[in-house]
Amino acid sequence: TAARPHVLIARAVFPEVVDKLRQHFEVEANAADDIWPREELIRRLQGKQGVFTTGSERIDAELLAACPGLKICANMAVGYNNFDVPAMTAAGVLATNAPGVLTETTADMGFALLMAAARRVAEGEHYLRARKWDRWAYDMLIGQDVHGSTLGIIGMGRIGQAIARRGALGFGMKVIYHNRSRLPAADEAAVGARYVSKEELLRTADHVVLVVPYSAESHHTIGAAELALMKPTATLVNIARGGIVDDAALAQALREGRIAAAGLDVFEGEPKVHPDLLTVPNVVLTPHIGSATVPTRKAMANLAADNLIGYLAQGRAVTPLNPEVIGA
Ligand code: 8YV
Repeated sequence: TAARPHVLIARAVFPEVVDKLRQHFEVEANAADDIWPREELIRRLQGKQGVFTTGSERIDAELLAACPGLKICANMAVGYNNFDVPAMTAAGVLATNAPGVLTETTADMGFALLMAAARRVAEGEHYLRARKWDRWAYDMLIGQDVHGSTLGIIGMGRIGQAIARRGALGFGMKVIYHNRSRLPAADEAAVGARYVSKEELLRTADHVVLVVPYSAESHHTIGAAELALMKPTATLVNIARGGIVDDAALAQALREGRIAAAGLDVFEGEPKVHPDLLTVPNVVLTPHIGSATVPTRKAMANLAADNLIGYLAQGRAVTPLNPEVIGA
């Protein structure tokens, strides 16, 4: 029998998914939630043909040069800013991500943060737990409406479109969006969204949701200048990636009441969070749990595993990012 391929699992994942990979491969698995230091990752990748990554392991030309046997990196995440895809293509290494399976779950989280920010849910809970609630007041924790308002979506991929559908169909919102490219008219109609410039979106939206992939181009899509364009009653939600928002500028805008509230699931330099965000009251903070439901995380892990199995065992992947590598 042919030697079985060797695969590294870079961070702890569902035991059933480790078992599934063990049916096909010789597996070395990290049992910890911490990723290995880069030097250790490179050492452990020696003699491996595949690696199961979790969105945080930087795969670049230097690492690839040090791991000449590597054939595929399968990311358990839809975002793949941890991959230098051109360097992987140049090295003949297949890159795969995990799109589709987390779309609706992540869109739900976008709405959870939008509702919580606009309706001051987290502030209310802190107030109650601090035992400050002792009477009704006409202006106690009054926020902004979500239903019937204007929703601005920056980034109109799968998740952006899922958020647009929720806004248009469920909340009677007027939906505007900005994206690198405009959707075909039929797709715009299907999600009930109108294309506008980024500036018009920021000036007119009551709620702004960010769902763009992270890149040098999208770094600080929202900084002080953009925050200054937004309505003082507006909310901002980031479920995309840290670094798309200038967190220091956002904390200052929130503190000065230049926008009403924000909901953040991702942060610059996470799991560290900018200290100023921890002390402003009108921001809802969650620890990157947009895709964190049991069925969705299992589907993401299984999709990453199926990419490894498909490629190393059968020569074809399910969701390749650089399909030109296959058959090259
Ligand atoms: C992951 C994510 O939890 O898919 C993504 O891009 O940000 C999250 O769903 C995270 O990347 C770890 O895999």
